[in-house]
This record gives sequence, structure tokens and C-alpha cells, in this order.
Amino acid sequence: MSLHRRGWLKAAGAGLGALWLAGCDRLTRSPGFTGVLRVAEQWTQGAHRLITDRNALAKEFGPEHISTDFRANGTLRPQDPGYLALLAENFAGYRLVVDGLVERPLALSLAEVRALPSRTQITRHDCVEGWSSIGKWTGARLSALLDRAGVKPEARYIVFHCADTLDPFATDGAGGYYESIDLVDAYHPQTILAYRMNDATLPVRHGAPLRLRVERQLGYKHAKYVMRIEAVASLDRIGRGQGGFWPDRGYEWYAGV
Ligand SMILES: Nc1nc2c(c(=O)[nH]1)N[C@H]1C(S)=C(S)[C@@H](COP(=O)(O)O)O[C@H]1N2
Ligand SMILES: [Mo]
Repeated sequence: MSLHRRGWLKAAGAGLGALWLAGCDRLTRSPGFTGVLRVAEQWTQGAHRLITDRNALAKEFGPEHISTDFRANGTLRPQDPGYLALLAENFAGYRLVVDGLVERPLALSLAEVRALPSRTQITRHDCVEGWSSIGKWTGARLSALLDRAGVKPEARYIVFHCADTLDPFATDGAGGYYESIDLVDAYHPQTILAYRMNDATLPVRHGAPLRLRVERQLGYKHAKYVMRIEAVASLDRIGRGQGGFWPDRGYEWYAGV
């Protein structure tokens, strides 16, 4: 399942390269072949670098670098009645739904989310609009949540459905914020569902009660106000089919930093 997939991804660069080289070993003495081999080697090294770089950690900072005024962007306070009702009772009735292509669909209270294995990290948030802020985040590891639900082998993406309608004028029902990531980012150690920011409860403007941190990508991938997490095989039938509110409006789906 997901673990196999991750193992495969890690092994892929080295494994494919090794197989290729072993199979071609006898040919290396034929003079005309070494050039071809060198090209192949460069290609597999390139592929290896691409794959392993996806697993590398984003830079982390010391506490002295935390921004005194972390900017907020996009929705700052959802006006959706369902969200306002949850907020009014301090999210006592909030349940994080995990469904789609999973063995065990979940509906977890915030206390249950906080009880999952967690991670704290000080990272820089880069918005596509040209500003950056450094903040300290604590949250549940998405990998732990997904392992609890049991991601089915046919799942390829994890979708985050948010509470806020960012475009109330969308007539096709695609005005709600959502985002999606692949399983490499979903299982990345710094990918967390944050419930604390700078050692305090996550404020509403930054996505209370839960917001995604996916540190290898730009700000718009970091879904705030996460209500539901869905494992899917294809993004085609979600929103307008491009994998996110902003990707549906022309932004890149993969926004590496
Ligand atoms: N639900 C939701 N998530 C969102 C947005 C939004 O409008 N709604 N804006 C995105 C953008 S463009 C950025 S830069 C970050 C901003 O996070 P911040 O408000 O904590 O700085 O949230 C992202 N996630
Ligand atoms: Mo952004």
C-alpha cells in the first residue's frame, strides 16, 4: 500500500539505475556503447535526484527568526454558516472527516487529532504574491492520520476540503477552497495538520481549527479551515478538475519552492 509506494519511490532512482547498469555491464567494453551508457547514467541520476529531492526537508529556522507579524492571506474569517456555528462553540462539535479511498473512514474530534503523533517546525511560508513569513507550527503528522485510515492502493492524491467559500459568485459550485497533494508530499515528514502556531492555539485568520502545512510548496497549497480529507485516484471530478481552488484558476498544481 502506501508504505510500498514510498519504498518504491525511494528505491526507484537507485534501483532502476542499478538494474540498467548491471544488465549492460558486458556491453561496457564495446567501444561505441560507452557514450550511450553515459547518457543513460546521467538520465537515471537525474531521475534519482528528482525523486529523492521530493523527500528532502524544507529549511527550518531558529526561534529568533519567527516573524513578529506573520501575514494572513485569502480567507481571514469564513462566513459560511456551518463554520460560524462550529466557531461559536469553540469547535467542540468539529469532526475531521477522512474518507474516499481508505479502508477505515474516520471522523475525529480535535482531541483525537491532537493525540496523533505530532511534529513542531519553524519554517518560512512563501506566498505567490511575493511575501514570506516565518512561523512555528505544531500539528498532527498527516502520515499518521493516513495510516490510521489505511490508504487504499489505488489512491494517488489526498484532497483537502475547506470550510470557506472564497468565490461566492462561482455558478458551477466550485467556489469553495480546496487543495490536493500527491502521496510523496502526503507522507513527507514535515507535512502536518497544524493546530498550533507560535506556541498558541491556531488563530481563525490562519486557518483554525486545522490547516495544512506542506512545506516544500507555495502558500496557496497550505489549505486552511480543513474539514474533510479525501483520498482519490483522480482529481478530474473535484472542483473544476485542476486539483485546487487556485489551480482551477490557472495556478500550477505543483508549486515547489
Ligand atoms: N481555506 C483556505 N486556505 C488557504 C487560503 C484561503 O483563502 N482559504 N489562502 C491560501 C494562500 S494564497 C496563502 S498565502 C495561505 C495564507 O496563510 P496565512 O493566512 O496563514 O498566512 O493560505 C492558503 N490557504
Ligand atoms: Mo498565497
